[in-house]
Amino acid sequence: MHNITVGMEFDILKENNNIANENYEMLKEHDIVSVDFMGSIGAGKTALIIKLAEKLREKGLRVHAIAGDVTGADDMNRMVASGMTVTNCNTGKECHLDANMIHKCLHEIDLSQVDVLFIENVGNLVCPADFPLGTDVRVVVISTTEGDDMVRKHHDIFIHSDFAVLNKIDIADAVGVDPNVILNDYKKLTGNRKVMIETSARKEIGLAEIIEEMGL
Ligand SMILES: Nc1nc2c(ncn2[C@@H]2O[C@H](COP(=O)(O)OP(=O)(O)OP(=O)(O)O)[C@@H](O)[C@H]2O)c(=O)[nH]1
Ligand SMILES: [Mg+2]
Repeated sequence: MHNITVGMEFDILKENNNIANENYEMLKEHDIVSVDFMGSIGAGKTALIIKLAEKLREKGLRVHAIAGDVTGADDMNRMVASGMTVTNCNTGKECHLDANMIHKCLHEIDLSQVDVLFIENVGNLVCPADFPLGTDVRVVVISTTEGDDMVRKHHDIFIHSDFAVLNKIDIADAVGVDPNVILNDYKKLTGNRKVMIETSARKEIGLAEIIEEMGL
């Protein structure tokens, strides 16, 4: 029984990667810069995407988002209220987006009208790590309110992402968390080869650094 489970997992991941490659090619054909925002529940993914989209619109870029959630349209509605165009993607029971879900969404979007695509993954620090979606960049967002041990507890997602964001630095003191502990854990894990950007979506800190890291 155990062997069968491992085999199925391998096939699912392989198939996901094949479709992710197709997504990547589709996005490249349209010159779209794409970013997969992974991260913990409530870390501030939606808040950051909304602020980043505002900044990118000021640069004249056309931004579209895919809002991934298990159920509902709360994140999509917040993004739409901020002036973004958004495609909602409910996973049903799945704890992560996968490449096939994104493939279907890409067929619903007029890609000729998009310069930057933000994909907000389901809030989760485990499952999304194994499912690349075909984006240029994968970023993981955590926040000070989850405590100082997220990097130590969730190695995989930090290893599978290109850089990390530590959000809610504006309230680090209030929750008794020293951001340096998290930054040091990340340095140790990545051998100092990747950056963790300290941000506050609320106070608009660190947004320019994220945009630079996305190559925009
Ligand atoms: N103080 C502070 N609050 C923030 C910041 N960023 C987000 N928040 C708040 O944190 C809560 C969660 O933010 P969201 O943007 O919904 O977080 P999320 O990661 O998209 O959450 P899920 O989609 O549910 O996983 C909201 O009440 C935000 O207003 C920040 O930088 N500082
Ligand atoms: Mg959200």
